[in-house]
Amino acid sequence: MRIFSGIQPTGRKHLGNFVGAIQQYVEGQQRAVDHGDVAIYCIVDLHATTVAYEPRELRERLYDTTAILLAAGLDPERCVLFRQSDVQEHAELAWLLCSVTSHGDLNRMHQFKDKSAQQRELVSAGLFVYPTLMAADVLAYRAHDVPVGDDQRQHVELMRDIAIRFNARFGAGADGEPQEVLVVPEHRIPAVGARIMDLQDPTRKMSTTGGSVEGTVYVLDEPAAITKKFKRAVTDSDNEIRHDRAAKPGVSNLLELLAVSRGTSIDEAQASMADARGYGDLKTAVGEAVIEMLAPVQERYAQLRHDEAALEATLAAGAEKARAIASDTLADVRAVMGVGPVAAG
Ligand code: AQP
Repeated sequence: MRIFSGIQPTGRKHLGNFVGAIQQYVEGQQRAVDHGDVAIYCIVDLHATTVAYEPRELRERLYDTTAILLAAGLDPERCVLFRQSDVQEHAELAWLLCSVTSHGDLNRMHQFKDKSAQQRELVSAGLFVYPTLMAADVLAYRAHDVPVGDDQRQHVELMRDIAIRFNARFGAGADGEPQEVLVVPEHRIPAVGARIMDLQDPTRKMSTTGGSVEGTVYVLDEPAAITKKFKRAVTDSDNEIRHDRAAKPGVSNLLELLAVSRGTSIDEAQASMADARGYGDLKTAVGEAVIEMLAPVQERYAQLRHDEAALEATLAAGAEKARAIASDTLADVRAVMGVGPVAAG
């Protein structure tokens, strides 16, 4: 049970990233060890170059993201944590996988449609082939399990298609039987919190690029800012605290956040609000639960963030372990694709 997931060093990490991805990463590192394998987490800086960005800011955000992941509970002794650009096999594999990636499939990706519409000066080719690089990230490690939020469902489907097509095209063994050169992975999307919504517009996902500052709770927000954002959260007018995503998106989002912050089910979160006097009580309860969940992360982040040399050392050690795995896969991929010299031995 090998786990792989990537997170971008863009923007400030928000509650959607925390619940949809980071909490799953922390849980996954022990699950992988229990299965005699490893969880591999990558800060995908190459992905961040596919839209307009500031080079100096990218490095700052990379350290921010590294420190948040460590503060949330990733333990480099138990998992592999590294920076994508430190392992060049990702870029090479992405190029090789382009040969089995359908242009039509890339054209159908929701994220490309959304993000290309946001670009003012240039829609880069990198943004278009982003899902192939993401496929390379996962397939390079022959990972089985990909923890992500619901917005990445389509990209994981595509990487499965790419792996299946690659094995069918290049995986015929000497006896003609198909070999699994690349592992076909599966997404792991959390049952609760897979799509945290913007507090100001609960029909849209909380997002780094597409949301509102008032509707986005950042992992590093001060408690007073968190309280204020929840107080102003958009709900509805019937004053009934009930989970129903279609009819009551704002209240349902708050109940989901209450559940994940307290580590309970949505039913339990709803039952705990049975005596509430109105939405004000729900908003106060969620704000308090989120502040409590984030407090230890913020405290630990403050201790870790300033020591960039230590963060670099952690990433470098992770990259060495990652490279050892990815280079093995690349050697197999090159061999079956007829790229480069015949391997010695
Ligand atoms: N609203 C969300 N609810 C649950 N999970 C979410 N994720 C993102 N938004 C939500 C999950 O977070 C992980 C990292 O995503 P990323 O690498 O794309 O980082 P990001 O740029 O910070 O994510 P955004 O906010 O989703 O970015 P934009 O605005 O650029 O689209 C992924 O597993 C993702 O599913």
